[in-house]
Amino acid sequence: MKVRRITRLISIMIATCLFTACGYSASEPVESEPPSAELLTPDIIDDNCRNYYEIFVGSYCDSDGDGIGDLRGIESKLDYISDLGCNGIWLTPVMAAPSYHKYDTTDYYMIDPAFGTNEDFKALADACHERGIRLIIDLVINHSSNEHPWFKEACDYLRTLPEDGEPDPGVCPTVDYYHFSREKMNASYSEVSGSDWYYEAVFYYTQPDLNLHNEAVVDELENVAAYWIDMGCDGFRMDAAMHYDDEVSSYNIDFLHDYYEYCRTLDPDFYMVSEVWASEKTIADYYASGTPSFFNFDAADAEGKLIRAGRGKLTAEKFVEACADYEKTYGAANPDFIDAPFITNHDMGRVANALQSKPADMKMTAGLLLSMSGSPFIYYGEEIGMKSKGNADENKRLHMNWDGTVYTGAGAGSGVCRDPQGADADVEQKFPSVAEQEKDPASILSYYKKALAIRNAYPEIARGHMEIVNELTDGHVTVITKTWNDRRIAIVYNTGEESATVDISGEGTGVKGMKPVAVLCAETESVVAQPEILEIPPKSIVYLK
Ligand SMILES: [Ca+2]
Ligand SMILES: [Ca+2]
Repeated sequence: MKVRRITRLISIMIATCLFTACGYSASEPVESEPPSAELLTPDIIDDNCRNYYEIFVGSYCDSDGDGIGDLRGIESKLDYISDLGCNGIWLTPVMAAPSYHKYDTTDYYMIDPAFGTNEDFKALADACHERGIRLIIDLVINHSSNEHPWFKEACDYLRTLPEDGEPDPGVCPTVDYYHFSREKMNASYSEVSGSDWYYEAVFYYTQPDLNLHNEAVVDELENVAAYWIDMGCDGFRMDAAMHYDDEVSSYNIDFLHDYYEYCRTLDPDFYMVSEVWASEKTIADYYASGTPSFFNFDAADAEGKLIRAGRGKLTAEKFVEACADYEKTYGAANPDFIDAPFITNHDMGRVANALQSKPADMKMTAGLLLSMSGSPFIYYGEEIGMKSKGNADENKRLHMNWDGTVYTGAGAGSGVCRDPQGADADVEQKFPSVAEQEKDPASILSYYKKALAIRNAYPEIARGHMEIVNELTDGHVTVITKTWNDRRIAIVYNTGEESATVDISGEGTGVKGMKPVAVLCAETESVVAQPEILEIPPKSIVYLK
């Protein structure tokens, strides 16, 4: 234990530096301040390590005044997303579907009319590419809608069968596209109305599970991939991948492998990130598919490692040990893996709820996320500290708070969406709108921009091999390095409630001689370096080169 934590040490020095508000100041010898994050030079590597922004399409930005977010609305916000520092976008499902969330496809080749047209999608993809943004879309193939023509045709056919008659796929091929049975096999089976047949629907009766063992279905889904790749789509977010076959996970792993390889024959840079809502160990098994990314559910949600570390319930030391473990475990299954960490998504209560809207904890959590390896995913609104309410899914998907206005049916073109039907009407946001936060250098939004700017300036943060500097690591104060090609960066965390002193002068630390190049503080205090003893405020991250 060589970290010396000395609260209020050199307090005079800090006081003299307060005016820099989260900047970096040096004393003895006095050094010039490193550039602010906004002035850091981006060094963007054109690969699949990206900073992703998840958009729940219907709630993001409305271009035509009907209150429903749409593709043209998103296109109008690409400068905002780009300025934020993101260079990848994940759209929740955009294909035709009866529900507001669109996780129940009726046509795999058509943009839902509420969101626009296929031409709008093409235009959005082109506009993304002009800005160096890659566009990935949700692909929902564990199930379709019960209103999909395949399912309706199959059900109509089953209703024509005589009692004890067996279905003939030669007569009606789609009867093999789903899992039909005369017996209610388990609780996830629903009744085909007007018949004595049942079908598997693991999530909801409106979402019948597709039979992905059927080659005709797989052929259809390959055509779907080819269509969207041709439309400019750069990758898929594979919904519910662990439910493709609920019994045999190896089938799912093989399916992902084959589907990914097929997509890559059409686009060698094609990206895939899959939803396997499971433990680190299970996700490691899925990395054997050779597909690049799985969402990191171990780090996510109210009890995940990110939020726990952000609020001080988990030390920075334990947090980086978990990160090292991800690298080791996932890397063993797929050396080319790209971790996909996130704080929350559209299925989770928002981060503001878990952190009781404490700005410092929310910033610390974001800072931790944006220091992790791989492709972080930011759920729209997280960057302004939006909150949700209760457990109703609709409340996790409220309208993006652009300027504080609420959709009233008037004011077409304002961009503001109405909340999904079923959402509570009285969810008041604690933090200001985008428009307000853009003017405030101490806002959550400004913190996100700075953290992303640092990440974009130092590509080794996303890609580097991580090592923990044990000599300087103890509890909330933790030092790591990341090395990628000939680049190396050190990251010093203080997730504690007290300021800390880190002495990097020791030869054995491996970080001697490195200097602060960027600082992220959750509160307005400065880092003081004199020069090899760093005084780090609470809830701060310091990057050294
Ligand atoms: Ca609209
Ligand atoms: Ca299934």
